[in-house]
Amino acid sequence: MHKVEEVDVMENLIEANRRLAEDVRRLLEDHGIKGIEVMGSIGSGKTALVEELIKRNPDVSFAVLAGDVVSDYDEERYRKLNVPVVGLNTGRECHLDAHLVEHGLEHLSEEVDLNDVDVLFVENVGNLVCPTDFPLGMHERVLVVSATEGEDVIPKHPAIVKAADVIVVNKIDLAEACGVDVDALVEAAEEINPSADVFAVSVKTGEGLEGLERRLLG
Ligand SMILES: Nc1nc2c(ncn2[C@@H]2O[C@H](COP(=O)(O)OP(=O)(O)OP(=O)(O)O)[C@@H](O)[C@H]2O)c(=O)[nH]1
Ligand SMILES: [Mg+2]
Repeated sequence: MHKVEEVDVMENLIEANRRLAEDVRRLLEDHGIKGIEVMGSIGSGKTALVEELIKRNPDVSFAVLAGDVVSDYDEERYRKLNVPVVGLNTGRECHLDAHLVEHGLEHLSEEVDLNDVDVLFVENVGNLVCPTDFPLGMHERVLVVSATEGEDVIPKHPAIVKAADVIVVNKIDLAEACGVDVDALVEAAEEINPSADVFAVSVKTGEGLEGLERRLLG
């Protein structure tokens, strides 16, 4: 009985989030904004990737919602790029939800006219499990894993791999030092989610970024 109640609560939360995510999507579309969520484990290179995409595309008008548990380190990093940014702290929660994003957009609209924003990046909290069931209404869900996380990181987290539209295997410059076969990571991602587009990149060296950039911003 106890277990059934827990399941009901979880389903209600997921359903409530789904409806709010639809509202967020409508809001983005009303303002002509393309929304891109960036998920992935702690330190996989989510912020570094978004920073690099912003720097490489000075003609695109970006805005960022920077999710984090308690800190504002990432928010400050984005602010240095002179893009409108709002930090979203989840407290103890291991993922963002559409309700937080809705509030984030409200705050963002105090900093910038949303009609002037082309692309909104939402960096989720570093985690390979919790964000899966809580889509945020974005047009693309991008998963960033790094070669330093080991060759099993993709098969160990099939749910989030299946939830992604784009999968980025980052830090390929470090793969050899870690004894990790990048092709094996890419193949595992393609096998688990055949409809996703998979890119092997190094944000540090720039290798592979062109194709990813075309896919996301092209
Ligand atoms: N060698 C190498 N280092 C990288 C690469 N991409 C990111 N890094 C480094 O990895 C570290 C973590 O990068 P972040 O971008 O902060 O990672 P994150 O996923 O945003 O981390 P959280 O927000 O804490 O979850 C930083 O020291 C980056 O400089 C890469 O392609 N190669
Ligand atoms: Mg980050």
